[in-house]
Amino acid sequence: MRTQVGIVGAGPAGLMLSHLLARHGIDSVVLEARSREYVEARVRAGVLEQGTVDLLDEIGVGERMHSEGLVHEGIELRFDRASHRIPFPELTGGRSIMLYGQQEVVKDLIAARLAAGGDVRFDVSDVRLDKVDGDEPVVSFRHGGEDVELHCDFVAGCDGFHGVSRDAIPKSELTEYHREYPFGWLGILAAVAPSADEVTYTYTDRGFALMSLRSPQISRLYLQVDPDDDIANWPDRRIWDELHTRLAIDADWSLAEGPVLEKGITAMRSFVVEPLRYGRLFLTGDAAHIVPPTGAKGMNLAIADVAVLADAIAHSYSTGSSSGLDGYSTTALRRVWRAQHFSWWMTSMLHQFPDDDPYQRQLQLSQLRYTVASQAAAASLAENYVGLLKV
Ligand code: RFL
Ligand code: PHB
Repeated sequence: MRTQVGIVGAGPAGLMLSHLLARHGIDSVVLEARSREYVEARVRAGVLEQGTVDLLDEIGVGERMHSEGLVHEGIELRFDRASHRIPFPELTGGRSIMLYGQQEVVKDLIAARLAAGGDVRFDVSDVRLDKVDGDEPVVSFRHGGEDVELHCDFVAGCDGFHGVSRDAIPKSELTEYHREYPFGWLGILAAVAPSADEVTYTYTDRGFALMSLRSPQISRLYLQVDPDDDIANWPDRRIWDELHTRLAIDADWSLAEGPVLEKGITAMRSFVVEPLRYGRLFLTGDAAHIVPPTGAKGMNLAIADVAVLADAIAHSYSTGSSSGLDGYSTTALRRVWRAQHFSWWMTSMLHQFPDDDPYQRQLQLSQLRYTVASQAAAASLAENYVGLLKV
C-alpha cells in the first residue's frame, strides 16, 4: 500500500493535518490505535484560541462549533476571596477564545474527513515506523486481522505523548527538556449550569481550583490534588465540599452542584523534544511537547504545528525545494517555547507547591495582584491566552 503522507494518530493534530494536506491535493492515511467511539468520547481540552477557530473555519468544519461553542471575551482570576476579570478584546485588538470540547472538534474533523473520502483507520495495532531516515519510510501495522505495510514519502508522528513515533528516532539525535510538577488535576464533568460566566482560575492556600464549562447545562471543574492520589479517595461529596471551600469569595456568590458525569486525575508535566524532525519523520503536538493545562495551550499548539507542517510538505511537492521541511522544527518550536513559558508561568503563579515557604506565597499573591491591577501585565496574560499572532 502507498500514500504520500502516513499519519500516526487521529487526535486533533493527525486529523487536522490530513484535512490541510487534502486541501493541497496531497494524499494521506491516518492510523489510530483506538476505536472511533473512544476518541470521540475522550474528554480533554475545552479552550480554542482564535487561530484554531479560524483554521477550523478555513477547512470548512466550523459550523457546529459556531452554533454550539461559546465565545468568551475574558477570564477571571480569583484570590484573596475576590474575583477579578481580564477582558480580552480590549487588551488584544479584538481577539477572544471559544469554549468547545476537544472531543467535539475531533468528531467534526472525523466526520468531515470521512465524508470527503479520506482514509482514517481506527483500531490498528502493532504500529511500527521503519526507514524514516531513507527516501521511502514504511509504517507497518495490523488492521482487521491483516498485516499491512504502508509506504510513504513522509511520516507524521501525531500519536501523542505515549505514542511510538518519538521512539523511532535514535535517542542520540534528540534533546529532551522536562519538568514534573508535584501535583495533578482532578477534573469533573457535571450536569449543572455553570456558576460562573467565564473560565475562573482560583488561587487559595488549600490549592488551585478551576471553573470551566462545556455548554449552558454542563460544567467542567478542576481541583489541584496530589499527583499520586486515587480517584477512589474522592467521592462526589468530597469533591463538591472542596470546590465550595476553594472557590468561596466575600461577594454574594455560590456554586451550584449537579450529577457528576465523569471524573479523573491527570498528572502535570512540561516536556519538549528537539528537533521535531528526523529524516522524513516529523513530530507534532503531544508526541513532541506537553504543557500543564493551566494555560489551555496543548490542543492549540498541536493544531499550530500541523499548520506549519502542512505548508512545508505542500511547498516541497510544488517546488521540489526542502526549505520548508528544513525550517519546520525551528518555526514550530518558537511557538512551542512561548507556550511552554506561559503555561509554566500560569501554573507557578496559581498552584501551591509543597516545598514553598510563606515568602514564596507572598510572591505569588503579589504577582496575581499586579496581573489584575496593571494594564500592561493584564495585556501580557491576555495576548498569550488568546494566542500570539507573532512569536
Ligand atoms: P492526542 O490527542 O493525544 O492524539 C494522539 C492520538 O494518537 C493515538 N495513538 C496511536 N495511534 C496509532 N498507533 C499508536 N501507537 C498510537 N499511540 C497513540 C491516540 O489514541 C490518540 O488518538 O494528541 P494531539 O493530536 O497532539 O493533541 C494534543 C491534545 O490532545 C492535548 O494537548 C490537549 O488535550 C491538552 N489539553 C488542553 N489543550 C488546550 O489547547 N486547551 C485546553 O483547555 C486543554 N485542557 C488538556 C486540557 C489536557 C488535559 N489532559 C487530560 C491531559 C485539560 C486536560 C485535563
Ligand atoms: C477546560 O475547560 O477543560 C479547561 C479550561 C481552561 C484550562 C484547562 C482546561 O486552562
